[in-house]
Amino acid sequence: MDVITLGETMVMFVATESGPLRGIDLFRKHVAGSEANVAIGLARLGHHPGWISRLGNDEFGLFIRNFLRGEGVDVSQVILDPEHPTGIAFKERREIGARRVVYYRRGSAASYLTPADLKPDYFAGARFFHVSGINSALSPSCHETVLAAIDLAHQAKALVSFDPNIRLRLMDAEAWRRTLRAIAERCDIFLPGLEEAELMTGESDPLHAAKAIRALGPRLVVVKLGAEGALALNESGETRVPALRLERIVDPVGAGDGFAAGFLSGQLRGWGLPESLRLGNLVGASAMSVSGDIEGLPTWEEVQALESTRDVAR
Ligand code: KDG
Repeated sequence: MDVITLGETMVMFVATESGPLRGIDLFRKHVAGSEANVAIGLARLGHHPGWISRLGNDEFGLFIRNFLRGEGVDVSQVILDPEHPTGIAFKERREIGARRVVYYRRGSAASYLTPADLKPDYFAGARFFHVSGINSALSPSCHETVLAAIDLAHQAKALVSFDPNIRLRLMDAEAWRRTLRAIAERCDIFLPGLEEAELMTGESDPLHAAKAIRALGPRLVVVKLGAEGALALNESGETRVPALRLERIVDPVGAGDGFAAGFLSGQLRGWGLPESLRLGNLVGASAMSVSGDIEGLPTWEEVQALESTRDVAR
């Protein structure tokens, strides 16, 4: 595997019509989980990702496992837990304001992940380990599993890439701040959105926030700036790339995962920072063009075919 990911994946039921969920009769079934989204994005771009998790040994667990397998993600490290269910979630559609996601994930199989679930040999040969902050908000054992996986990744000489993916419904702001700072000390690439960087550091300026996060440990900090593109900071200084112009955003959830997949794909191809950031922006923008997290993620052929990416595709 060239990239290993770890985290909870749920079945997400997305409302087919707009409005509060109490008035909705029909939902469409999607697979949703930050790290699985990244793994699927990477597989579509031609890489060999693996995904570590626990799913319930139930219909939704089997659906998710089979779906990821079908996308070319290695699921050999997915445990089907006979005692705890697969987490599920429901997503609203709204014409005005943010779409709410309602979770039914407390006590889910993934929240029972433990460090004993990790196989050190699985990390051999990986170039990146990618994970998001969501796991740390699910349960203490899930958080411990993330820390143990980071250690195993480093022992295998893989770089650790981390997306905070703050969900304030899962943990309060102070707990997120504490957790993210502890993880930042242990990772190599830190990929926050601007609001996340601000919550962590108190800095609203992206460069100041990136400097404050970099001081905690990561060699590279990439702040995702939405319509303003992205800003990266490493030992050589800052790199800024503009965003792709989008006619319409259907659903911003999953954009960060698309960005991570595109960015890591660029790095796996040996590209420099500006090209990797541009591919991140492109894949992130593609994810926002549909209402599920992953349906918009492009294949490598699609990336190459996109007019607007003439300067990215090689
Ligand atoms: O990054 C997008 C996913 O995180 C989302 O589809 C699922 O919101 C989600 C969560 O909390 O896991």
